[in-house]
Amino acid sequence: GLAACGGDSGGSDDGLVIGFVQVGAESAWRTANSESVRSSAGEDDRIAELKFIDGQQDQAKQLEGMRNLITQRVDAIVLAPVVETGWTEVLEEARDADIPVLLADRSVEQSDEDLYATRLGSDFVEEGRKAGAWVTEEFADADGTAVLELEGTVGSAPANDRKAGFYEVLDGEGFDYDLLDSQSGDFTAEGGKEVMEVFLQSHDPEDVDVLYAHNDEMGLGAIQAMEEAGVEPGEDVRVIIVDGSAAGFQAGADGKVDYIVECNPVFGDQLMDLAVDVVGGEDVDKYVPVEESAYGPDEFADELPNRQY
Ligand code: GYE
Repeated sequence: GLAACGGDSGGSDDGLVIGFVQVGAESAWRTANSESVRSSAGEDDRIAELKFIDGQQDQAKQLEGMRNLITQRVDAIVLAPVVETGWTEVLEEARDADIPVLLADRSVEQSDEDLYATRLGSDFVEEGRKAGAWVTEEFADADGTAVLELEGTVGSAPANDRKAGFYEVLDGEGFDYDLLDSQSGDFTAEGGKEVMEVFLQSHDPEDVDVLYAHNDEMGLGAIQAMEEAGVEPGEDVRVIIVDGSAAGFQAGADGKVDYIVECNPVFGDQLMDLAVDVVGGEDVDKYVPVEESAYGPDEFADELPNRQY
């Protein structure tokens, strides 16, 4: 251990105690992410314990969990913030207690940047751009393209950014489109299905060209709603999803999904390395990206067996 500076200088010989405040269990992505972090921590000799807190998609629960971890004087806190705003106070409390905070997956608002050590996660704006680029290419010759959008959790980084990146491309290219409707399905299958049912009541499916769903679950829920309404997903309405779970790729292989923008949840090992570095006082980048790709129909079947969740 580090005996030098006295006091609590970052862990003991027995390894670090890390608190992980997770978003919830809203999607296959999330479950795979929790599993990745848990197993990486479990296999890592440098980590003594991972205290896992399930935020249940509720900021109040996440704040309470943060404060419990601060009281317990853990060595570091990993926070996956459900929404971007409302963290300043608790991040200041962690700083005042000398407990470094790392963000995993989602981000917080820009003005809180000095209050956390680093963020490990995906570039959600880039994911939105990939979805937008597919639309502008696929519908390049169309005479106006009608879009429906299923947004993620209101106020969350991936919902805000996947939206921003998508319209950045469409508007930037002067693409001729009509956004018919855009509503949140809270990143869940039930939410996606419910919202799609409402969409189908207010819009004639024949007038809809493409559905952009901010994650697999909402897209899969919407596909169910379409099928129940006699609409053929992937045929009558083209479908884009983000994440790339096995279920998403299966829907792609079945011809119900047209484009998958990958978002990779399996970053537990990378996160443990970062946490150890941060607690050890090493310089780390403020943002560490997770590698990911995007897939079209030719790749769905081949890629399916490679999916880890
Ligand atoms: O895309 C979605 C999950 O924050 C990147 O959260 C994550 C998103 C992911 O509910 O499925």
